[in-house]
Amino acid sequence: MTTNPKTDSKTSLEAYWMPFTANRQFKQAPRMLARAEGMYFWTPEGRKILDGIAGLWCVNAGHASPKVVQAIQAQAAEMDFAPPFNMGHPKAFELAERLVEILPAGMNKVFYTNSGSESVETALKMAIAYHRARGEGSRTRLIGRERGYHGVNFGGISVGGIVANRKMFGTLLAGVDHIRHTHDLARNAYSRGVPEHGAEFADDLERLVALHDASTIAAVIVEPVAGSTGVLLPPKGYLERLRAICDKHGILLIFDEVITGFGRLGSPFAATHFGVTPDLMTVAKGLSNGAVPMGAVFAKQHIHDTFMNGPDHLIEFFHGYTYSAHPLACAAALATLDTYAEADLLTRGAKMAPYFEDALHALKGLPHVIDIRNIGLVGGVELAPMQGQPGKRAFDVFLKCWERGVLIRTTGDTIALSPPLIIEQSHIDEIVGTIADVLKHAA
Ligand code: PXG
Repeated sequence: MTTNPKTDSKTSLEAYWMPFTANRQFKQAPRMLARAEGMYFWTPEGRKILDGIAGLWCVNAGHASPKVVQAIQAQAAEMDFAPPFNMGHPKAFELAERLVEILPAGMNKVFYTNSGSESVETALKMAIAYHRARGEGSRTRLIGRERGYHGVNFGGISVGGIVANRKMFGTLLAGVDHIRHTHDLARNAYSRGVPEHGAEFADDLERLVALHDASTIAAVIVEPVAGSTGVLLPPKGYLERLRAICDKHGILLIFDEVITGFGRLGSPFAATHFGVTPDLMTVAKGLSNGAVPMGAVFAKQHIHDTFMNGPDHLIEFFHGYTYSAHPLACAAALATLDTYAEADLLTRGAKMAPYFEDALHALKGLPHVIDIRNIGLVGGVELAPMQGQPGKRAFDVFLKCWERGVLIRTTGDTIALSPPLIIEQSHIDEIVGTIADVLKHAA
């Protein structure tokens, strides 16, 4: 039971089956959020919680960003919904144009979805259909990477590489294979920024080409910086090498930028940060500052144009969602882009990164810490697992930080930080200081 502060009535917690949550544990000791503004959440009791993870890697401009709030309110009153099939509305086109302005050169087509998971399914389907449209229908195989996270739909968990997300769900999509992950603690522990060693892990793609033949492979999908699996950075030169191997074999390269998009690394996208341009890019989260669900796939011109060769009156790509280009999402995203531009938020991460890096790396030497990783405003602190209880050590740290008023995220035994890009040095001190305090007293 919990008390609704507005009505003072008791609400049972039983009916809601919560996503990616230990339901029984949560319902014994619920952690409720009631209000959010800027860098903070407040609980229903009025306790203030510093948000170290931008909600869930999404509220890049901070909570209740005024222009975004105003845009959503105005749009809801003006036009709540417009059908996206056979009809358009001006903000959908305006937003696409605005997005193209900040995308890497050559990426200039925008397909809207409502989440990262849907963006991934869309990009995978686009890749396979693209090859078929250009007369190479044998290219149907999709390649992901071990430890990859690409959302929770069937395509995404098939190319994904997180065992717990896959093992319960049968045979998944056929014709999928994986290159190896890039995590190499032995050689790269405590790297600041991208690790020195491991560009050669990209050559694992050559192994799969030798096994399956390039003529069967449609695309490779990777997160430029893997978030959910525990903040894994690409080794120096790795993404360039992956790009070169894809080019050599006519394989499309998909960057899943659901986390890295919109300033997280200190540049608008990971593609702009690393100077490596994929053929397709998936985004969500920061696109609309998390305020209204929205995702998108960005495509290079020639991929789009390949679809445009049948009779004019026929649909070219049999795909889309009722809520693609939802007016509220478009309004929120336009206001989000305005806000990012006004406060230089898409590059602010680069300015704050050195301070964030120093603060994080000061945790070295504290109990159980075995690695610290960082880039832009993403941080990972890996802890040694408790014997026989993987994940518990980090989750206990999460609970203790919550008690002390700081929201962090854990995945396995890695603490992941991805604060709103409006963060100030004092917030960094509070987040990292709280983690340090908790670790010092950890069992
Ligand atoms: N791709 C990537 C790279 C993601 O990080 C998705 C796709 C799926 O997005 P949607 O909007 O369908 O959830 C994600 C989502 C975490 C965490 O704690 C990260 C995500 C989702 C839930 C938890 O790391 N990222």
